[in-house]
Amino acid sequence: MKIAIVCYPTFGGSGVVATELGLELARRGHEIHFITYSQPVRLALLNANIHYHEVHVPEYPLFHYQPYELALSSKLVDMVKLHGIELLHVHYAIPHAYAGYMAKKMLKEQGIHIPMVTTLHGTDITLVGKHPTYKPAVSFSINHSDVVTSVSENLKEDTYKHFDINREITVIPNFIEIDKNKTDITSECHRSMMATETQKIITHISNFRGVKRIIDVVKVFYEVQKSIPAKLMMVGDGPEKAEAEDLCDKLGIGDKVIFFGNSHEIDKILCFSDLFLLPSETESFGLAALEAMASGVPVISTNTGGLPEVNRDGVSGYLSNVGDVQDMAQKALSILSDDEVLLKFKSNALKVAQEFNIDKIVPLYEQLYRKALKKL
Ligand code: GMT
Repeated sequence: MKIAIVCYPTFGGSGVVATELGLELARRGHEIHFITYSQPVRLALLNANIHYHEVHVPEYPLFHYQPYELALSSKLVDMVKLHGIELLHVHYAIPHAYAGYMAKKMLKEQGIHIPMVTTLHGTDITLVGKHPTYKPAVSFSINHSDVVTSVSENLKEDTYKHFDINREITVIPNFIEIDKNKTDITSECHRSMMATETQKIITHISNFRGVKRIIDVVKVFYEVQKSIPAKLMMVGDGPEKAEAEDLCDKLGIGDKVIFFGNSHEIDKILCFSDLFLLPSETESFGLAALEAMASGVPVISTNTGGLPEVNRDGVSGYLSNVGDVQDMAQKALSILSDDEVLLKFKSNALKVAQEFNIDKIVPLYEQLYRKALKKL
């Protein structure tokens, strides 16, 4: 199939999922066209089956806001015609499904019928999308998609709860490519560069937005390091970073915390990690948790949104209520204080992650694409 993928090309989870999906579909022989405003961060390798088309938005001083959706829908029309693209897969209702709908309409007028698959990732529903400013446009975009998917059962329920939806929503969870050789969860992974032999390594990766509650990460770590030698790896960048750095200084733990900024070496960092913290206010899925688990790193997360569908309480890690720093610290200690327990959780985390292996999930998208094409 010839498929256009529209996504946010940034470090965010939806962009990562869309990019990995496109790469895997290309490996399976499909022709993939990424249509975004910059090259997706994980799209390192262009090949015969992968094409990237940049959406340019010309700056014009008359416009207070430059009309990206217009530029995107025009680009979609042009690329569909030029490359004979058969299907649009847009990630995020706003603005991508909205722009995709306009492209579909324009193409229809020219006698070209093309289905649109929309994948909901969370922020477009639980955070930004349900704001009254966007709500009607989000409902409209979902209801006018040919196929709608969501990355968790919880996100599907939330979508039906908050919007007036007359479409079936199919849950296709996010996925991960697990290294086939990854059976050795005790490997050294150059951890000696980061910590002493006795120190346990705790990691957090996110875009440091308010919803990630990274202050709770610091507070949990503060409690843990009172009882056991430990280091904290903070990976990512975003609006809450400065406050977290200040708090580390105030608590006198600055020498035990490393702020990496955005990194392309997530695998290496996870390889030497013993525990992953994800205390988010909400997560439709929690791809970062799955990435950790796939590296054999147990997860302490909150019990909100789709997180319980990924992180299994008492198996791959533990779940706590949002903001319950003491509970998270206690659970972290229960895993980290005993090497045998830690090993058990590491191996469980990897096992649970295998349920989300790429070769189980991507065929579900292929089936839906075929269904969408048949519907035309
Ligand atoms: O919250 C983020 O880190 C970014 C955001 C995005 O839109 O890229 O992530 C959302 O989509 C991811 C991929 O499906 C999910 O794993 C995240 O849980 C979800 N974030 C939220 O729901 C807050």
